[in-house]
Amino acid sequence: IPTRKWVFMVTAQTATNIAVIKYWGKRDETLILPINDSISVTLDPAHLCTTTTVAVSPSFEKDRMWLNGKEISLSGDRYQNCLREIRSCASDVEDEKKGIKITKKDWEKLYLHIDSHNNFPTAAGLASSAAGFACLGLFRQPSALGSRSRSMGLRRDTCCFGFNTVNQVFALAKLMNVKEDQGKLSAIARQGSGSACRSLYGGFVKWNMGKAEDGSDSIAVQLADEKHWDDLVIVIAVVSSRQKETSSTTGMHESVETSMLIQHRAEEVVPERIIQMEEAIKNHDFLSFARLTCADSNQFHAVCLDTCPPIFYMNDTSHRQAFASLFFYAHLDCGIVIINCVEKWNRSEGTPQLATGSSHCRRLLFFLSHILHSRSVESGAVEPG
Ligand code: 2P0
Repeated sequence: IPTRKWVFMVTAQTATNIAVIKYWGKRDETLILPINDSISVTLDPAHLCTTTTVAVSPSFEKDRMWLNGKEISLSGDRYQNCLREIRSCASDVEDEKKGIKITKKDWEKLYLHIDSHNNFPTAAGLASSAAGFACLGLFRQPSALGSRSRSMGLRRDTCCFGFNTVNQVFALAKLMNVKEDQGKLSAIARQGSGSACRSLYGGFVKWNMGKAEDGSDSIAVQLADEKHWDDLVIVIAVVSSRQKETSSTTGMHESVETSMLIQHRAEEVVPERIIQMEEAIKNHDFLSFARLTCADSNQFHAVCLDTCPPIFYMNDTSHRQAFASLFFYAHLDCGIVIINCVEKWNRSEGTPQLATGSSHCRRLLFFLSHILHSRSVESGAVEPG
């Protein structure tokens, strides 16, 4: 390493994902190995993403990280595991113009600075850790991300890791010239936050729970890219941007410890649903896709209620809006809708504007508060239109 001072940096962007068959419960909390497979849709990074810049320099005196501008501790096991694994995969990096050469051995001695920003509320149920951890290490193919999404009124003033893992893994892998395949990188991102491993791919992604004790086969695979079903539109309305009161990590730990329903779900329900969901995605079968998504979300919340003490990720607003969604869904064949304005649409004469108003929006899928599992009520936060 040349003695003069230099900083070498890389910026990467990763989109969040929304699960349609949900991950809830770990069989190994250190390696983050789930008790069931899950499937998600990766969103368009233009709307919901984490951007991470990672930098290395001989002048840095320790590893440091900032999230949304605020410095956070890197002492946790999850970060340490991710950093150790990424460092072990590092290769030589050379920039002839700047006269910088970093060898594989140098990476063990050099410190990193990591700066992550989310463009959406963190820890409010939008898988904020997933995008972040993915970005620690990968090259993103710009074309490989995202069903179209429309985000409304998002804020980025709260803080958590989850989604950020994938983004940080992605960026670090690029910085360190990591040559491992996407599967290995998804396994590294998984150790930052489980759902993060699904954000390494665009489109529809399955996280195989795997069987190996060391977690080597617990990786994400792409089922279909974002072009496969490009008239699927996901609308996310944030009814509250407050941080949820029970983190996913704590919540799923308590569910595994106390819920009797969770085991039935993992062993008897999800395996069949995964097969059906893969079929629905393959065949563009929206009705099956929506029915399975709704059923799985409801069962996830049932497991939360079956946990002791119970976890309430839904609130009165969610329930009221969920009723509206069923009405809307049953009568208009238009998706899963829980949003105040739906009640207005349902009451209005004729067909809701969004259902038919735009030919490229044949299918509308609304993932709202019950999927965001946000706990506080801020009714009216999202206006119709
Ligand atoms: C999912 N969730 O499949 C489910 C649905 C929340 C409900 O994955 O402990 O932040 O870091 O592995 O990944 C949120 O859990 O939890 C999550 P950890 P993570 O998207």
